[in-house]
Amino acid sequence: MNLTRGVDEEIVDYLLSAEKECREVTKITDQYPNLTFEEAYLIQEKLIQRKEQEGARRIGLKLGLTSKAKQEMMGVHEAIYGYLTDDMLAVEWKPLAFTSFIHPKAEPEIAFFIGEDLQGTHVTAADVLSVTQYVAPAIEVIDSRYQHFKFTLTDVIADNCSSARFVIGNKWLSPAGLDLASLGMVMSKNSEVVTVGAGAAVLGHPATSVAWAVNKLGAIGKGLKKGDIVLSGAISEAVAFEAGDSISVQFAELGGVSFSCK
Ligand code: 0L1
Ligand code: MG
Repeated sequence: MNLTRGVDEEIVDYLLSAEKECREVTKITDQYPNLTFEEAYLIQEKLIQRKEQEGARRIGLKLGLTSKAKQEMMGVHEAIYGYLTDDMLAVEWKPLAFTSFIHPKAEPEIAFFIGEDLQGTHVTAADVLSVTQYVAPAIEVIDSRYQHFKFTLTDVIADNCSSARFVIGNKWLSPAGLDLASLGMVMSKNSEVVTVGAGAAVLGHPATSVAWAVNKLGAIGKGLKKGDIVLSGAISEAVAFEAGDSISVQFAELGGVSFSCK
């Protein structure tokens, strides 16, 4: 452990005030270069607990760095996870205020609605699919609290993996009979296609990514709960947006999801 008593709380204050005041801050590893992944996850947990004390409710999990391209970009070989809270849930019909962000980007994802508790350390994609009640099209809005969206892996884990908002489309389907790996996706900004992909971009299959997170949580005695929402991880690169922009994601079979920013 490199963290001395109280430093974790200081970092939580630092990151939460940056989020609330919508201002970017210097990454924490500039001051704490020896921070471990384990410590970064402890800080993330404290940050979420603080949000809960302030009235937010934990409603699920999100995966990050799930594509080979993004892992190579960061020089890592593993995905990361963070938590979703109810105040992150946005709706399609209410424009997001640009002033509530620092430098937001949108990512196309698949949302899993978990119908039964799931915990373990040898959980497979098939196990995940068997407890998934529905899958739905989703867009995650990420908004790193760090300057210029630049950080190390430990920085981003502590910052709850850049989580900010997410929007879920209104078509929810049972995963049975859907081939989520070959599911095609087209993402547009202001009606122009900006990126395309398929579910397989997420660790080969979006349910594999969810299983990875369940196994990571299992190793520390945690798991998914009935009613949780899990965001699979991005199917393509993230796309920056500003006030006046609209973003839409269309999946084959699964339908679409969109939002605008004012
Ligand atoms: O949801 C994500 O994939 C974000 C993970 C953290 C990396 C980033 O902010 O780009
Ligand atoms: Mg994401």
